[in-house]
Amino acid sequence: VTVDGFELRVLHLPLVSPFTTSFGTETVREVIVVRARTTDGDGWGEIVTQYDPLYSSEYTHGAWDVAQRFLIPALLERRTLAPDDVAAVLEPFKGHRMAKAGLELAVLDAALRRDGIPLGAHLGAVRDRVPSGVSVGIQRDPAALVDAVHGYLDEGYVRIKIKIRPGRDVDDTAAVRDAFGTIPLQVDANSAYTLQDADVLAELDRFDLLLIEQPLQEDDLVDHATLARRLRTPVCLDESVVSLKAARDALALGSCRIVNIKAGRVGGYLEAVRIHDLAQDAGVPVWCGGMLETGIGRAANAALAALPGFTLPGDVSASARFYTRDIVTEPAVLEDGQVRVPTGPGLGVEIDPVALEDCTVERVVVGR
Ligand code: OSB
Ligand code: MG
Repeated sequence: VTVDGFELRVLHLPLVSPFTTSFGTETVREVIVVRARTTDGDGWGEIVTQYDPLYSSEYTHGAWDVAQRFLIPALLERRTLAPDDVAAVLEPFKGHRMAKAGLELAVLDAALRRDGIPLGAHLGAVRDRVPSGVSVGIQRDPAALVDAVHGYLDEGYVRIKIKIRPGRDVDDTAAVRDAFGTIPLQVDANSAYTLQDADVLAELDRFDLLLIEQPLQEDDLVDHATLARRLRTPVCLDESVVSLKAARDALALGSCRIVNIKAGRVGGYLEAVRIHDLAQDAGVPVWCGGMLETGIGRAANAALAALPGFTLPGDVSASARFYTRDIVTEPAVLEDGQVRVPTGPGLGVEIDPVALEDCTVERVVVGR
């Protein structure tokens, strides 16, 4: 496509309820929406950074700055580029993978809309719906957690993930197991532990969890391998898998047996597919993670999660799990525990211009 410019918007979307992880509590989702303006029409993307750099080093206003100052000028310099070129043009700039992913998605969407190809078909989707899991934040106490999980099970979610942190791990997990029996259940620590906590983490083995996600730090590939040998529960990595290379290293070291794939974290949907392919060749199950996406990222995640190697339910939940009002006209809904993969060209969803405008708090155009 030939790109004339990019419009960036910072959005504030109120959450239906506070979302608490080991690293903090969020009540309003701050996120960046990208619109690529091309000679063949617009394409949309989403930069999934959060307000503060607590999940990873990226954060919204860092992405806002690097995109305008370095990434977009490099893309506009080329002006005519294929979606496959975006990562290569941005490669000299270190890190900032969520920012790169959002720009790449906007270019990809513009190109696919022009060609009439759905994103799922382009990425290699083999399903028209994907099973929907839900990520449940840390609640006031284990009883409140049981209530929250009960609500999601009633809605039909097929897999529950609970957030844990030191002091809110064994008892929370036990409460959910006791209340609901053998439901598909997993936990996510968001790097809140160290190898010294191995004994506590080993206590989780008795709950027959699908996996434990990212117990240690992002750069702890060797410690994760050590921990993985001590646990019966499979270790799954999220934060640590920042690229195809990191995925290859993690598998070679035995740091994990399962991989959470998030396009933002790895620099784009195209890199996400490469990690899927690697894992599939290695016989390693993957699942699609989430970053509280708007309808843009949620549509793209459903497409990605429909690839054949995504054999575990992802954090691909309905829009209503987080938002009362989305910025697309047909937000993702739960149907029999599944979310539909959009079938229209590109992302297959249309932006609701009024909703978009209403939640925009900053807007800038780079180029024209
Ligand atoms: O670790 O998977 C995570 C949300 C924000 C940052 C990190 C994570 C999460 C979630 C929610 O767990 C996933 C979702 O449903 O979008
Ligand atoms: Mg995670």
